Amino acid sequence: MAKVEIYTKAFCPYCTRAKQLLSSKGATFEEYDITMGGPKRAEMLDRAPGRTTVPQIFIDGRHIGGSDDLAALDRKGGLDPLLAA
Ligand SMILES: N[C@@H](CCC(=O)N[C@@H](CS)C(=O)NCC(=O)O)C(=O)O
Repeated sequence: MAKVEIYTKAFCPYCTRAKQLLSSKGATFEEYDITMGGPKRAEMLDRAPGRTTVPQIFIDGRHIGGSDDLAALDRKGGLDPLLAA
C-alpha cells in the first residue's frame, strides 16, 4: 500500500474528515500533529508552498492537498489507484 502522510492540528474537523476517508479505504497513514508548530510545520510549508491550512496530505510523496481535495480526488475515482500503488 502507498505511503500516506497527513499534517494535522488538534480540533480540526477537516483533518478528522480526511482521516475518516482514508481509514474507510483501509489506508494507514503517518500523522504529523503541528498544533504547536515546530519543524514539521516548516516541513509542511516547504512541501506544500502557499498552503497554510491543515490537513495537508501526501501520497507516496505526491501532494494531494487538503480534505476537500482528497474528497474530490475520490469522487473522480483517483484515490483508490493511488492508495493501491
Ligand atoms: N478547504 C480546506 C479547509 C481546511 C481548513 O480550513 N482547515 C482549518 C482547520 S480545520 C485551518 O487550517 N485553519 C487555519 C489554521 O488552523 O491555521 C480543506 O479541505 O482542507
